[in-house]
Amino acid sequence: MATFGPEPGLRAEVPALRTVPTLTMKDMGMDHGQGGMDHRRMDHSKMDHGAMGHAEHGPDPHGLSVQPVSPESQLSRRPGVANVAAMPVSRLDEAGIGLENVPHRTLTYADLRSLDRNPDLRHPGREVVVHLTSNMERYMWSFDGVKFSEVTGPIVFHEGERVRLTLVNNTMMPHPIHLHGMFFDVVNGGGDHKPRKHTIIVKPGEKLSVDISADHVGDWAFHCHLLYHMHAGMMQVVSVQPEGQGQPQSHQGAHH
Ligand SMILES: [Cu+2]
Repeated sequence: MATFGPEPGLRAEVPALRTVPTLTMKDMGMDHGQGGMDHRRMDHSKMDHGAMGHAEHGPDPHGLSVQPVSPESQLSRRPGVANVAAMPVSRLDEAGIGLENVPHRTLTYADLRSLDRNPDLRHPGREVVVHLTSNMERYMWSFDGVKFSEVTGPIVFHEGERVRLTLVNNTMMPHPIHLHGMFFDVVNGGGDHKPRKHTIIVKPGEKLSVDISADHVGDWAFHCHLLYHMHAGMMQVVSVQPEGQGQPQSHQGAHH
C-alpha cells in the first residue's frame, strides 16, 4: 500500500471501499419499469419494428433526418455484437455505476452548464447515430459492430454544418467517447448554455446526444478513451469534408 502526499511520512486513514455494484437489466438497455425523462422520449408507436426501431427510422420529433451509420438490423448479425439494447434510455441525470446510493451529493451531466453562452446556437440539420458495441467474451469492441481495422470509410461531416451525434451504448460498460478537433455540446437541457466537452461517458444501456459544429476540415480521431477498447477497434475517423465536396448539407433531408 502507498500514500500520496505533499511531503514524505504523511499518513491518512484508508477510506472504506464502496460496495461492488451489481449491474441490472437497465445496464443491458432493457429498462422497462422506471419513470423519468427517458420514457417521455420514447416513441411507443414504433416499437414493434424491433430493437431500437423507434430511434432509427424516419424523422425524429424535431424534424431531423436521422442517419444511422449502421441500421440495427445489420448490427445484430455481426459477431462483434453480443447485445443490442432494446430500450436505451437517457441516463444524464445519474452519477454513474456504483454511485447510486452513496451518502454524499453527486454531480451528473444533467447538472452541468457552460459559463459562457454557446457560440453556435443553430439547431442541428441532421442526426448521425453511432452504436457502441461489444462481444465481451471475445474481447471485441467496436462502433456499429465493425472494428477499426475493418471499417470501409469514415463518418462524414460537412464543413459548416451543425450535426447531432447520438451515441447508443449496447454494451455493459461505460465508455468515455472522445472526438478530436471539435467540441461536444451536450444535449442535457442546458439551452444556450450546454456544457462543452471533448469526451463524454456513455453509460451502459444509455442513449445520449451531443451537437457539433463541424468547423474544422480534416480527418479526426474518434474513439473510446479506454485505450484497450480503442486498440481492440472501438475507433473511427470523423472526416469533415470541405464545402462544395460531396453532398451539400441542405439537400440531405430530401432523400428520406
Ligand atoms: Cu470503451
